[in-house]
Amino acid sequence: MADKKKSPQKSSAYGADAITVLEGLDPVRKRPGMYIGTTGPDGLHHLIWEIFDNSRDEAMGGYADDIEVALLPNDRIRVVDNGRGIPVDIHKQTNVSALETIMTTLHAGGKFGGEGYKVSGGLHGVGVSVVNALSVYARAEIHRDGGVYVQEYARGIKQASVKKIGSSSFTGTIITFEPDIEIFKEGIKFDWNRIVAHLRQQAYLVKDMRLTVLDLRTASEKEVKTEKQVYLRDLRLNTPSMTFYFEGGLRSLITFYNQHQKPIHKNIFYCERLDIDSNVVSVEVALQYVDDISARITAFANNTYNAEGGTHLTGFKTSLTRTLNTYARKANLLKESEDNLTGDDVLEGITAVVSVKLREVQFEGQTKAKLGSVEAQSAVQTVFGEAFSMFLEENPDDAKQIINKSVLALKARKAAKAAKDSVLRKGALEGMTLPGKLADCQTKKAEESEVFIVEGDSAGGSAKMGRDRRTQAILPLRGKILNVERARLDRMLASEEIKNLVVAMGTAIGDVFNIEKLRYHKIIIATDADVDGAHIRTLLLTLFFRHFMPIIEGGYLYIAQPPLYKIAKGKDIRYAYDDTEKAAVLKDMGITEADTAQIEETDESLPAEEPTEEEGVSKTPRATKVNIQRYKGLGEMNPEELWETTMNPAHRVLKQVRIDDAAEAHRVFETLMGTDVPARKSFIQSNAKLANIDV
Ligand code: 0RA
Repeated sequence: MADKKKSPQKSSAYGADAITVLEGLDPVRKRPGMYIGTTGPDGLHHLIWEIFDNSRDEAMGGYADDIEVALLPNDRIRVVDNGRGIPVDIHKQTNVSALETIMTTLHAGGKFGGEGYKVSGGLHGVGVSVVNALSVYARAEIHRDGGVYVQEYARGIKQASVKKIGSSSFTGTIITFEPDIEIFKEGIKFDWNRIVAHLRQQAYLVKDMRLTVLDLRTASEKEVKTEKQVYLRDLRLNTPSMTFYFEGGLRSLITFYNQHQKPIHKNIFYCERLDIDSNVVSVEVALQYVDDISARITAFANNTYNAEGGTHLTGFKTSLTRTLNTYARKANLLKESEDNLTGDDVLEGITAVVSVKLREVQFEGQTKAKLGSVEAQSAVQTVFGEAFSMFLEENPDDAKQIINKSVLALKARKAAKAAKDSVLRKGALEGMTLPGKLADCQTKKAEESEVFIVEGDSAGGSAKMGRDRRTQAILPLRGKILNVERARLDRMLASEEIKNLVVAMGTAIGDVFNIEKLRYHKIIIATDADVDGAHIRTLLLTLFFRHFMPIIEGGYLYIAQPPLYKIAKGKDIRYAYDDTEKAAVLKDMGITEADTAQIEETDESLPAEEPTEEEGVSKTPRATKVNIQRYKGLGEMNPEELWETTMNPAHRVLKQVRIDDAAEAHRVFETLMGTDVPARKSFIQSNAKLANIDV
């Protein structure tokens, strides 16, 4: 929830009494955005995180160690944990059960400082009511005190009081919900990969928690029932599932991030310090350097990923620089005549995770993207500084490799700065005229301008002819662009293709980057649906990811989705974007795919059949034949086809590129862009068919 306001209730007895009652659920349905951000895909998935967070907090408190998240048929989600179970006893003030209060009251929850919970992610059970309010159906099943208790809701309204429906020797909570299509008007489409990525990351953050994700969307009623509870794990049928359990916690997360990298030292640094008496209850840091120039630092506060960092990250960076300089001087790895290592130098090649837990947490802004709590800075600085300094003393070989890398970075930085200064001084970008290859659009209004980055001159030619020249610009790229992952700014700008792109966008790059100057509010990558196309698209995504993040964050970057097939039956011409659609079109034309006698598959477009004299008299078998053309590249389409299928805003499909899970994006980029060539090959091959790389 974006605006969790805490009203801590000092209470040691943690039963129904400890529930703070605030207000009804109406506001949630009236203004869902206030509680879950959006009613699009982000908000929809947020519902799962809200429910999951409660179970996870139960695990963090040491009360649960097994959680299951299942996607069920009919757009339902079920989250099961083996925790204490939400209390079902009657609340004295309101005369309703604690469960009902938690399910139907905004901001209701027990405060969990004190004994049970060491850490507060907010108020226990807070998000549940919001999810309930936004669900057309919700069900809570509680196993507690030897019984099974159930209550059902519709749009946040209880359908009956809590009922005991049986007995149980387990304890735990099972929440099932079905988001309300009235609220999520864009549709209810859960993204399996996104859910797995998010939950995998969560599993690393909580030690000794087993987390299973199940895809039961097409399962039978019986399968759904059998798999209902984590306790029945062994009975599970053969269902797509992932189970995560990481004993190493953050250490394992570092290994995961670095799986396709070459570490430059053996030991992963790890530290954890708990301080129950302070507001910063725990500080946990893990890191390892790899043979690469970029830095991958991921920061969490109370298990929430902070895309924009914050005080914990600042503390970490300060301490890292200071500790490495101190050690380098002492060990004589940095000579007296040399400058101190800067913050940038020590970050090159680092993979680090900083995770803090606070009793009272403050974020900057609504999205929790940035931690604001000031105490976190000094806490991380002290805890990490002391532990890392000890690590360097105890592991001199690791220390030497790390320092040498930073010293190298220092030297390279100086050389690169000199080179860049001269490039920029020569005016490589500023005031430079637009590249000759760019066919610009007529309008100068960025809001209505689009640029298609197309692969190859032939597709570029078709696109130029087929476009709406008022609003659409075309920039053809020749072949592969430079892999920018490992290249520095000066080398990048020496590449003609990249320079063209940067100049066309108008924003410049590096220190002088300015998003205000962006010339197009839609930058559309249009590459072929083959392995090469996937590679070029990834290279472009890497360029944007590393150097033009604000363009991605601003929602300006898109991937075009050209059709894979053109299906022609006489004059009836249709396009299919994947095999499922192809089958549907054929069916619609009255033909099954097995009916090969009636299907002609070609790589080239056949001329449209001229009406013959026989028309209407006797149809020859040939006249009913269907021609399926598989497009190998955009260059095979003529200008009209390209316009109709890929460029025309009225019909085309665009996929917006978003970074919603930086950890997953890192992994994809590392796999694709890192030094591990075989891994990259196999990734591209196995993903080439997917028209999108979801970053
Ligand atoms: C309030 C109080 C207690 C537990 C919970 C809520 C609780 C909530 C959720 C939501 C999902 N799983 C959950 N597990 C527990 C404490 C109960 C006690 O003192 O026994």
